[in-house]
Amino acid sequence: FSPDDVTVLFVLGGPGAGKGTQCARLVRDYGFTHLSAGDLLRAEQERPGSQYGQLIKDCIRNGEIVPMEVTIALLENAMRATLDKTADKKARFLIDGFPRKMDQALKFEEVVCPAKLVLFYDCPEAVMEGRLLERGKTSGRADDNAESIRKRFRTFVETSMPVVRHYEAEGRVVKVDATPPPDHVYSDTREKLRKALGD
Ligand code: UP5
Ligand code: MG
Repeated sequence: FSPDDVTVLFVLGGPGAGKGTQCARLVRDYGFTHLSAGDLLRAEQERPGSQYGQLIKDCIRNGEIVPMEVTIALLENAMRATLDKTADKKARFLIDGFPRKMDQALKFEEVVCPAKLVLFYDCPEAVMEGRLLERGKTSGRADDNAESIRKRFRTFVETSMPVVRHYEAEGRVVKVDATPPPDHVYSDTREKLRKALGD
């Protein structure tokens, strides 16, 4: 994809930081297309005939990262499908929960499209844990239980934070405190995005 046609923002943050919540608001107000890597993986896991179903299921329950070939192919297909539906073949994407490992970050930017910037939702673990345990009462997500949450946090600290630091060193990160209530986080997001994107 050419950066002339496609604008990509990566949306990162720990499990339960509120990436999906904020993306929904950004879609509403800015006309982004929201692609959650986790949602795409969960859909692929359910797809009859998928050769990756069991692999994805095991990775998600254990808070481990699915091999990048699978996730990048799903993202690329979803981007292509979106562009095919637009008249001018242009689109702006929020890629939520990806890249969460350095190899994914480098590969995606090399073969798919460079990201314009990275929106990073920063939140203390105790706050995220409380949100996920609460959501787990009704979400039906296989990874919203105490044991999986612990594993997700560990993967985030060990594997995904280096990605955030990589982009920080390049000056491409817009960091937002994700602790306050959603509306507060969102107004902070808008303010910072306006400065960073100039719109
Ligand atoms: N909530 C949200 N914001 C709040 C706020 N400001 N104040 C109070 N409450 C707030 O929110 C989580 C909960 O908190 C909700 O109940 C919400 O109402 C409340 P949400 O917006 O869903 O947070 P989000 O950051 O999106 O949390 P999520 O659980 O989706 O994050 P994860 O990063 O853990 O999940 P994801 O779906 O991205 O990935 C799941 C798994 O898929 C990974 O662990 C991994 O195994 C796999 N995966 C890959 O292998 N590769 C990938 O590239 C991506 C995923
Ligand atoms: Mg999410």
